Amino acid sequence: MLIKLPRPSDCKASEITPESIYFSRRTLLGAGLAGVALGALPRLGAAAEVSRYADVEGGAAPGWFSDKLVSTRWQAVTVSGEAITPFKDATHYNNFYEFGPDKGDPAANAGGLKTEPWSLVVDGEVAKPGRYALEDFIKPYQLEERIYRLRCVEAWSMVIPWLGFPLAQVLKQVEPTSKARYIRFETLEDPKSMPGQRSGFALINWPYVEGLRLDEAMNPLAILAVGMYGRELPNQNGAPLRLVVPWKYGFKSIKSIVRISLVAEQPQTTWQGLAPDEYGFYANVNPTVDHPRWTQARERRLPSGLFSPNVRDTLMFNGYADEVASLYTGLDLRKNY
Ligand SMILES: Nc1nc2c(c(=O)[nH]1)N[C@H]1C(S)=C(S)[C@@H](COP(=O)(O)O)O[C@H]1N2
Ligand SMILES: [Mo]
Repeated sequence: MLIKLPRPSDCKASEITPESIYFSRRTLLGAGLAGVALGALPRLGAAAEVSRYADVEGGAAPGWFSDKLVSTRWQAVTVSGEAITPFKDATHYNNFYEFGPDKGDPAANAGGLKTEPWSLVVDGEVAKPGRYALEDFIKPYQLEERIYRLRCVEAWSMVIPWLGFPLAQVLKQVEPTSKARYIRFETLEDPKSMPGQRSGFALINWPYVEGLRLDEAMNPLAILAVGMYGRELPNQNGAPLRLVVPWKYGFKSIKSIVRISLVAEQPQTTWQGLAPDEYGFYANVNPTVDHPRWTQARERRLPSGLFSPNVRDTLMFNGYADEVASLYTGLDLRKNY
């Protein structure tokens, strides 16, 4: 019998409130949202010779990106025995509230985001602040492939092959001062191309902000990604540059970054600011600390359907305890959720 019915205690999508409830007046009022489709569909173009993933659709990479890919020896870090999530699911079931509250909104609406040229500021407590064109910013780094689990706080998960470079290498380059204790990230603010930022339903204080403690940011698992599935990032996945911190709930992995600041104090982050009882600063994946309204002990691994919900146990630190548990020695993870 292949059909596995969920146990009552399993995570059911219907019982989980999406993170979007907190800012979507549409959800609150149950009213319809006017059409917000913007611009063209995500770039579909020439196949990149580098892709090893069968079902990948995606944009022709800009020159600087494909040059970098072909000249790079990929160092795969792999989740063993777990299938990579189909590209279609990874690119059509997204959270990116700048483009709307529903899972399909980012794929439908992010095509109008202009990711070239892109500039990025590094500032705050660093010896070498600067403003960079993206291609200059990534020039010093080798791209690595990292196949990581991604676990959303809403109790669904995927396995995604990212292309990126360790955040620690960037920190080394910009030289944090002795006052720097945290790193703060900011997403682009551009209501013209981001319908979620200009609609009246937003309770979010844009721009989206995330942060890490400096020692977390130095952990070798933390990367800045510029690609996935052998290609540049689709817009809905956070092009052209996003954070990936696989031992934390997905909302920490901030997309479409325009500013990286080294700071002395713990930054106020978007979800913590909206609902501090539900979303903490740490947001480490933890099956023993439930969300106030649902269990975090289990998760739906996408693709997931009614008859094959594909439910599995959630792993401590999303399965990366060996690499990161020592960061939290002596910290009460029940309080610092
Ligand atoms: N700027 C920004 N970054 C964001 C979000 C967002 O709404 N805005 N959503 C977060 C959440 S809740 C999750 S689960 C992941 C989803 O990443 P994916 O769509 O690439 O799977 O992105 C995170 N990064
Ligand atoms: Mo999420």
